[in-house]
Amino acid sequence: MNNPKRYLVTAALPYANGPVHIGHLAGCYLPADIYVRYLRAQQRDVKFIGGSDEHGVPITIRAMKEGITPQQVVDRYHAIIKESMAQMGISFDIYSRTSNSVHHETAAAFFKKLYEEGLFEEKITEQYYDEKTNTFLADRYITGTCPICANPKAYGDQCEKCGTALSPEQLINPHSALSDAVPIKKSTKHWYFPLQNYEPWLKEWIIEGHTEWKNNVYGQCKSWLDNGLQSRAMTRDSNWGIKVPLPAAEGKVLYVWFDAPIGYISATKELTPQWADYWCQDDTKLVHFIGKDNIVFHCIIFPAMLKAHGGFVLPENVPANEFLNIEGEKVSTSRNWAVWVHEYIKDFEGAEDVLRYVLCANAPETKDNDFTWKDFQDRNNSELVSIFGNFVNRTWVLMHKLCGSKVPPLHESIMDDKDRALIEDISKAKDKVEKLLEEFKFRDALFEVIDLSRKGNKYMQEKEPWIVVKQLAENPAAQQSIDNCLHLCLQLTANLSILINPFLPNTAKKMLSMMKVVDKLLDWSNAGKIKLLSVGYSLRAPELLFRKIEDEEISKQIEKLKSGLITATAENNQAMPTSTNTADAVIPKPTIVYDDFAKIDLKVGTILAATKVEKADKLLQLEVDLGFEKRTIVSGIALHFTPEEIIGKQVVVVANLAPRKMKGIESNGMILMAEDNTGKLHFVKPESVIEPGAGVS
Ligand code: B3M
Ligand code: ZN
Repeated sequence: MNNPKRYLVTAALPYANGPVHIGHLAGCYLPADIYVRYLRAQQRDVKFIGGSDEHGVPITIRAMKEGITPQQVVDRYHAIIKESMAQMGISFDIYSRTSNSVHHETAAAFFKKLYEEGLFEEKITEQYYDEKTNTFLADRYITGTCPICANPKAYGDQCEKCGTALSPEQLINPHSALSDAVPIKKSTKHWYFPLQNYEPWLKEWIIEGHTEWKNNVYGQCKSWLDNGLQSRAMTRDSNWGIKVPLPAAEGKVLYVWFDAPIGYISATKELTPQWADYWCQDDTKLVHFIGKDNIVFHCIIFPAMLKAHGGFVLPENVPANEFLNIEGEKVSTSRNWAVWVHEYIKDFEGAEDVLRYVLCANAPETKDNDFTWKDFQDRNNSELVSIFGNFVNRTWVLMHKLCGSKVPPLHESIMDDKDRALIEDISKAKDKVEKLLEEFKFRDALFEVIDLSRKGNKYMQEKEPWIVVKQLAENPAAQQSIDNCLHLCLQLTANLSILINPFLPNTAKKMLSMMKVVDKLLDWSNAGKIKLLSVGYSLRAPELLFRKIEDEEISKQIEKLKSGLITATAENNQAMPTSTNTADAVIPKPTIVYDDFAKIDLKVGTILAATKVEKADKLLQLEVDLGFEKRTIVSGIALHFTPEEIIGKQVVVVANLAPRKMKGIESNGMILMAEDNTGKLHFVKPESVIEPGAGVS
């Protein structure tokens, strides 16, 4: 689309089931933010939409795992995610959430319109059902072996190992992710959206109409369309989500992938009364930033929904990124193999721009890429500090020393080829960066900006004003050469602040302050010019833009990553799959009052007997003497201790925990364990042996 009147930029709504890690940032939030900041600097009309995805199985599984309600899960993580995004400078115009009422109304109305126009198929089918927990097993409620790559932990909607989209029926050896039960089949009614009806239109729109989309995106769409589309259920049996707005739809909610993308529309409604200009006018350019696992939903399913509904614009582009691995391994939130954004912000205070830099310079734009702490350090020290920072710092120091702390004049009569070449480089850099940003090639664009500062360093090295100054006594006219050099280096610095601003906004701000100029300088239309700072204008002292990152800081991070690795053994994991985030390892629990603590009855006990539980690798059945009675307790410690070695040991027991059946055995209490950073478990117990039944408080 040439010259759109307005832009609507969205970034995938993260599930509010855990905090965000750097893979999320690199995947879509950072590129979206760079693009939006660039558009704003061009004074374009743009709205940047984001928010939390608060429905679906990822949320309910998390809630079960933590023993809290889905609402508590989303309230907790929505707040954490929103804060991390703001701290990283992701400049949403709105960061909303899908549990709010505007969204519920918008998504329900959308569904209702398609229903009333007869665009759904109503079907009763047999689906997997877990009799133990009375749950239909859709999506991530069911796991099994992937028919494509034989990964034994594939989900009912997708195999995370090979990326194939699956349906529960395709899984080999399916099991309930809730209870591990082998599911039965039970019939249930759902509303299906016949995607195949939109296939001819989608082919024309994407395969013929959007050949400019990134190869990874275009290729995935083509393969979906070549394989043929099928009807897809747009509702689920659940109590968490947006109720199906039809009579006789008790216990049915909208499928999370039906409601979540509509969240972009609801959030825009919430943001501005002019929302319809953005969503319904043909001269809007809609761009979805996402990760590669969301391509089919944004390029095929959501556009087909929009088309069916009518009246909405379609995405002009969907520049999806691939995945960012960490130190050579796939990010795994369940194993805690991730760099969490809120932790980075704590550990590297004030260095948000450094992370933005590294994630953009190494962005997985065309293929999966690897983040390593060593590369993080190298890029900071040898690119930001030694090239960009060094150029700006040298310019400032020399300007103060050799030009009386003011912008020196440019003496045109003595300009030479090097001066002219630098001026040309400045103007060319602007054109290159602009073109690359328009094409969503953010890493190349950033490279051009750094390269321009590299050219500045080279120019200064050749001009050697610190040597020229020594000739002044004999040849006062030499000052003119010094003036020209610093004049141009200062104009180059002003240009660098404009060009770096979309990528590193905090750095651009610091540069503005050193130049004593206002934000207006950062208008993109100023880039490429060399008359940005007026002659004679006095400038501030230099500020340190970047600091060197030391080896110790890096080894600490590597150590932290390795020691945080979770080996899936903790007691509270007994009955739950390790299918979602285990963020409790990194997020402190909310504060409680004393009364909350006082509800827990802790008692010292002595283990009298211990036996392995049949068909459960992790469980031991214990007989524990609590003084006033003997208890059976099932504990998930079998991978850590043999029955023999723990008989006679003292332990601390949560004595008033509601009974719970595990593998058919009723467990009456829980044993407290401490887990060290290698994942090894240790008993929590009195220092020396005391009477069983003693209270702990
Ligand atoms: N929450 C999936 C994800 O976080 C999903 C994106 C929704 S975008 C409308 O990967
Ligand atoms: Zn697979």
